[in-house]
Amino acid sequence: MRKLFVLIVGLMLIGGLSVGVYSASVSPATAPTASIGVNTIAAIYIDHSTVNLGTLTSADYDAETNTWDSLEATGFNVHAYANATYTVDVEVNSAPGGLNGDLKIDVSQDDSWDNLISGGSASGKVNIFDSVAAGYRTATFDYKYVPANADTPGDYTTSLIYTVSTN
Ligand SMILES: [Ca+2]
Repeated sequence: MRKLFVLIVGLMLIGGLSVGVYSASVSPATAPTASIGVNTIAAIYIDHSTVNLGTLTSADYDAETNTWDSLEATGFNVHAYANATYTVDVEVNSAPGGLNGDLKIDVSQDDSWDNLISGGSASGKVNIFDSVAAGYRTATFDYKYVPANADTPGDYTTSLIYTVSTN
């Protein structure tokens, strides 16, 4: 009789444990949360630190028509990324005194040019592109300087400021 009694108690314990595990798995009292933050991220890389447009010489001037050849440099890149739609612009920091021509950029290499400097004065921002979506994008473009008769002999530099801004 004693052995039988012990066996019955053991069966009851196993049954109790089984019910406890089942009820813990189907009714969670608290759902854990995983927290991840993502800042707005925008980055830009310009593949050229210097654009050498060259030097004007008498060979660039045509006295018969009073016209100039342009100084041109082609095939420069900007790489940009943002995790929102974004815009890339460029402008000159300031126009150097002594130049009276036009510094131009062809942002799509289609021979349509936008002025960075016009008549010797800074022209403001030129749009490189507006992204239609978040992501990585590269633009390739050309620069040229269209001389003016009033250009003063000398060496000139100007800084180009590229900006990436999320919309
Ligand atoms: Ca163009």
